[in-house]
Amino acid sequence: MKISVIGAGNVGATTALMLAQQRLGEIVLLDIVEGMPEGKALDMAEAGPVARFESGVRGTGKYEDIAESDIVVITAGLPRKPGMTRMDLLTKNAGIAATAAGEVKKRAPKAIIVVVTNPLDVMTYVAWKTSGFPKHRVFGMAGVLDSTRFRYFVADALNVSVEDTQAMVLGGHGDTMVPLPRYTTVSGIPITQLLPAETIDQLVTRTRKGGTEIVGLLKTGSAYYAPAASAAIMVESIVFDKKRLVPASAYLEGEFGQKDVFAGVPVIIGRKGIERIVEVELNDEEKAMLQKSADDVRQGITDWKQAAGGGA
Ligand code: TXD
Repeated sequence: MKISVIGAGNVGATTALMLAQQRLGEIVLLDIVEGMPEGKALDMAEAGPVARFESGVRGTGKYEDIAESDIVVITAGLPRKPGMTRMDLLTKNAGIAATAAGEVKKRAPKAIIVVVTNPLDVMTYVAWKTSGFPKHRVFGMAGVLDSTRFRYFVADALNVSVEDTQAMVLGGHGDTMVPLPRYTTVSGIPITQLLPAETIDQLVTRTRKGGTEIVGLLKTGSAYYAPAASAAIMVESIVFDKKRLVPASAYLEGEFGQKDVFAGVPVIIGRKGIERIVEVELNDEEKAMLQKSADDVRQGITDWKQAAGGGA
């Protein structure tokens, strides 16, 4: 398997390291900053002898090195800087995501694309449109991260193992994401039976603001260990055809009552990419939250199309 990671910043480099440690394949790490991806790849290779892994990570600044990749993870993008509006960030990152997806189309036409760059669901749409790939081969990583955060908070509140907690978070990756306590369990027991409603509400709010909490602490960037681990899990499910059932940002054509939008829904990921979207029953309140979240993504897609001069 050849796996390329576009963007060798915090998330990209950490993802490459995790993929290498799990020996998932030949890895290419690409960035526009000269020498940086090569430097990080060399550093990882030098960790190999003591940490006991054959790195197999190649750093590069050239897109020709991603040729014939089986999987491409797109993490390239700009962080929001002071004075930059959300719209500035959207158009800048859309340009970067479109360039990356265009290169993938040209050089690795059979690849599966996993998008990580924010705003996630809109960037996944951009990558899907630009690549022209079928919908099962382009999806976004966010729900795995949002649900692993929820799992951690639940495990911490109950003082139980994180291994026994499972959680489901739907919707777009943002403040309007939809954590689903009814589908969140500890060894099969719904948390609604284990925690008071008030505590669950607090955990849901903390999950929604999970990214902001880390940014507030780090001050100079955003989270990357849990995001990288989440992206790596998705790659692993493709490589080993594991058919993991996880939330991912997928193109919807009527599922959950949503059309022509990317949003986080439960999917099964295997060697071919998204093998199936799993529709679960939602109550009226959950449906309304998902609608709101999908509408936010739709607005972002419209903004991108307008900024791209209707050519997108
Ligand atoms: O859940 C999720 N999907 C997310 C998303 C969780 C965490 C981070 N999330 C987003 O991923 C974040 O908002 C950013 O949009 C991306 C990457 O985050 P990261 O923390 O890795 O940002 P960095 O450290 O700034 O790295 C970005 C790299 C940096 O090295 C740039 O030089 C590079 O992207 N970059 C490019 N690489 C290739 N090609 C182009 N054009 C390019 N532009 C910038």
